[in-house]
Amino acid sequence: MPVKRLTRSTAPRPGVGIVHLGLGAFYRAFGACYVAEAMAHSGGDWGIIGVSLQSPAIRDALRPQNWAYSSVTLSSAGQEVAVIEVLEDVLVAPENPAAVLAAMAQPGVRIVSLTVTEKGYCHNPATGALNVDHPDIAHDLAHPLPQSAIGFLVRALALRHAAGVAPFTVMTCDNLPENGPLVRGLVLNFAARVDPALAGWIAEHARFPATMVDRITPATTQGDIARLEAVTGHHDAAPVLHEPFRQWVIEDDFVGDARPDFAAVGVQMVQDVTAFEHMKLRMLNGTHSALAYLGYLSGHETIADTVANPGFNTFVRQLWAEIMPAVATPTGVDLAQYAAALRARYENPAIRHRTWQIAMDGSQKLPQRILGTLAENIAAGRASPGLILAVAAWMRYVGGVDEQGRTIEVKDPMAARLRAVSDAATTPAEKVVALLAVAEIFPLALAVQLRAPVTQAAERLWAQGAQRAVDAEIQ
Ligand code: CS2
Repeated sequence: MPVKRLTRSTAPRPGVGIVHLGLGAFYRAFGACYVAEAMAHSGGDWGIIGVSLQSPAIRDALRPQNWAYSSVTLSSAGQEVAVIEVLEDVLVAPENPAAVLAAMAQPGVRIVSLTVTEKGYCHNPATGALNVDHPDIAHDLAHPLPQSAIGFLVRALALRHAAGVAPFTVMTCDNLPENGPLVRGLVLNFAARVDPALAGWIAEHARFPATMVDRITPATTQGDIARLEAVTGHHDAAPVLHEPFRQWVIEDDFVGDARPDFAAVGVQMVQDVTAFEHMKLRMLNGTHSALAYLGYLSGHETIADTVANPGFNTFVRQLWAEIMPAVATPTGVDLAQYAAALRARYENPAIRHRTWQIAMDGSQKLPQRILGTLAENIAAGRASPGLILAVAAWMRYVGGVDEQGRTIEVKDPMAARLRAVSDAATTPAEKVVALLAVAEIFPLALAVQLRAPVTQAAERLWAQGAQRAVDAEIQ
């Protein structure tokens, strides 16, 4: 008997209040769930129109399900499935950018949220400035129908400005430092180039709350889809699988205070997110990236596999000991407990989070995840041998050849350039110097300070391999 598709219930549907740019697994496993819960708790018209900025795959998978999908919580105790019915439509930006702008311009839409990944902001990762040479930004400055997230935000705000409609709140949910002020700066820079009056109106009336988002959500595989079907008896072409843990901290600053009742469903609404954001980016994402490069090079497929290795398990604890002095403790948090909880989350055997997936886009991730901590530790005279080894491992990784001589599929907007820089140098020491000179990633002063320690680490790493270099690092 053919398996039936997952279908949506006939529950009444709310009006649309949110357009979300970047409909990847993370947002569907996180923000969309909170919005659904907030409406179930307190009502409100906060239905979501999702926008894929690249491919039609998610739209095509979800349409036959009337935009419903399964959110699957995975732990060693088993799995729990919830059907999420909060999406009202999915648009594919490259197919019809005008439809996306029209959706964003509807007066009922009061929030435009984003998970477009670090590279989706088209900024310089080291400085946070808009990269006006980025092909998508150059295109969007010259054409009214955009391709980039920043282009969509500004062109949609322009439509609202022209129509006398209040701006929406721009709520970024990406793992960037001070993500609210960052996206505000990018939007205002772009807008000023289009129309200075528009930029002034946005600066005065729009809001850009900063957020800290956290839930480990690996990419869904065909195997996941088949396993879920066997358990539920329904075919869901686009489920999301994630850990039980979740944390959302939002700066409570919305246009007209209009937002779902997030506080009722466990979101922390605060005045200042910075300390939470730094803690999470440095302690979680920083160690994630370190484990991704060193784990991948050591032949470990997932984070759980990597920390199941006794050397790595000790190593990651040492990393937290290096990072914690560079983290301001947010109110109500115990950093040691936070680190212990992270370790338990990484060890969750049900979460198959590939080191290769986390290794992606390192050029956009390294600054806020690892380099900021390193700069502060150096300034304070604190050694960070584990983080230094992680930088060396990233350099080995972007060279594109693993320790067995096999090709690494390096996914990074700067992959070709990093590969060329690495290939033009011969020895590990020369590669370190050449890669530290990439100014979009390494600020000059830090590059000078990193040169000697990263060179030493790279020499050990190239000579011994990642697993032995990690084992040699632990005390
Ligand atoms: C990961 C994050 O892929 C990555 O780079 O570090 O997606 C991480 O899983 C999330 O930020 C957890 O909240």
